[in-house]
Amino acid sequence: MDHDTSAISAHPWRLLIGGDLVPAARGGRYTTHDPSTERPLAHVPDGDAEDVDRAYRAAAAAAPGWRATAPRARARTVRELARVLRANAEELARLDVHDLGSPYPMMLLDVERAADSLDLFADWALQLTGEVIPASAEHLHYTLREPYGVVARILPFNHPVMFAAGKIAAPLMAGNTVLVKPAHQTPLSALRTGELFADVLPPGVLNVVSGAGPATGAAISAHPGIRRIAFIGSESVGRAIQADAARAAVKHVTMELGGKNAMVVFPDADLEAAADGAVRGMNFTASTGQSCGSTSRLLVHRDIAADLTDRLRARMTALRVGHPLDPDTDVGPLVSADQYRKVLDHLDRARRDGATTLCGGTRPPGLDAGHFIAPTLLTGVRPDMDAANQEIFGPVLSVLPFGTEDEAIRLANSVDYGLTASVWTNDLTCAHRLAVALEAGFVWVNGASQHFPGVPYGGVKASGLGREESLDELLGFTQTKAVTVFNAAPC
Ligand code: TXE
Repeated sequence: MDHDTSAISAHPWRLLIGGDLVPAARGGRYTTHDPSTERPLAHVPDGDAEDVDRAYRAAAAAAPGWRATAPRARARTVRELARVLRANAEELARLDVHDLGSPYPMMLLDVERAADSLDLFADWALQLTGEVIPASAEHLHYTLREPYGVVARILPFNHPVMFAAGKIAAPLMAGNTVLVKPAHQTPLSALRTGELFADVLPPGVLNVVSGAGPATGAAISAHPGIRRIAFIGSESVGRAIQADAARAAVKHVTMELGGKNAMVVFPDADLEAAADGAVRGMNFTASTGQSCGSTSRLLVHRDIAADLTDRLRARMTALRVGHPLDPDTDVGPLVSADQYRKVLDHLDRARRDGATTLCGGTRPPGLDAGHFIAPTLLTGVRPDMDAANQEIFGPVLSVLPFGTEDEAIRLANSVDYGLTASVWTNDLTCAHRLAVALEAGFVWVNGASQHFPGVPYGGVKASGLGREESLDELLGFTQTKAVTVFNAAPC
């Protein structure tokens, strides 16, 4: 596949505000880099608080008209967005390949997932129902689902188009207008999606503002008019958004944050399936391990620990690390120099703490440029080490042995996070006990890291607040209004 990025560099990247493609108000721009080559990729607008306010005003002006559009008419428009996305899948996937570094087939899949999300929420147009509540005999009590008005989506780098295009579905279907803020590392597919969707949506219904650093997102948190924010990213930024938002207004903030997700394997499990599941669950190929839901801790019963780690090592060393456009590549680079450094620092610390690198741990030979780290298996990890507790957000799997079911549960629940977990056993009762006992928003039994649109996704503890990918997400972008009519008894 052609690696030439000159067309991307030459493209006049613009913000989408009020239906117009515009530069940042103060003319600021910054440069993104291709993580496979470390070369400059594109010059994009560095939006600031003024741009956020312009986008807010455009979204607020469009809000009454969009809210007044019947849900089934909104659904027709949202389905058209899905069609446009699929029609431009190859271009969008290539943008993500160069911005993020994940292999091309994975990025194509992300476009399809975004289109699926648009279709799913469009299908739920008539699910925005209220209820009639028989709270008293002489009144009619009912509820309405109303939009917030302007909703902001602050997005991370790890699935650029999937989030930029897919995560507008629920707020739009709920009748809100939207401001999207892509991650500073990966703004291109969001900006391009904005261009494409501008031809479909009424002006101001969708606005896209990129920015070089925390200031753009912080301006959203601090904006008094934006009273609903949905954030995906790190725990520390999530907390900062909550604090900034609270200072500006009473806001509803939902957050999908980090994870240190446990995969618990019992001795009776199918070890071949578990080894495949660990590779899949760690998302080595989908995002070089840079996914919140990745199963980054392998808790394995002592009796099968050696057997399972042998099988895993064989699979992980067979993964081919390389340029994400090469058809042979399984694993691409990390997104940025910062992320690369951060993961290597974690690995150094793990070794100093006494962990053993069973495979990977360094840049693979032959790859001179690019933020590449080979899939890494750490053994000898103790529960008190950072490698057992902190989100590394790279291609690193930590192995921790356990002896009893109680110990497995204690270990799994011993971290601050609680996003996903998986249980591997053929004992049905054990699987259900664990599903209840594990502190996580999502538990897979004999599977890992697979999302099923319609099934709620989100975390407990430090992994966040709120549920996405489901009816919960749609309703989470509405507020309930109660109406009581006097002297109007329901029959
Ligand atoms: O995320 P950030 P980054 C974790 C992961 C990774 C680390 C840093 O451990 O190594 O976070 O990644 C915007 N107010 N995850 O830097 O900093 C920012 O511009 C408002 C886990 O990408 O959380 C971007 O759009 N917004 C996670 C978004 O927030 C602010 C996915 C996320 O940035 C802001 C991504 C501020 N003060 C990273 N500062 C997951 N678990 O899925 C930054 N932003």
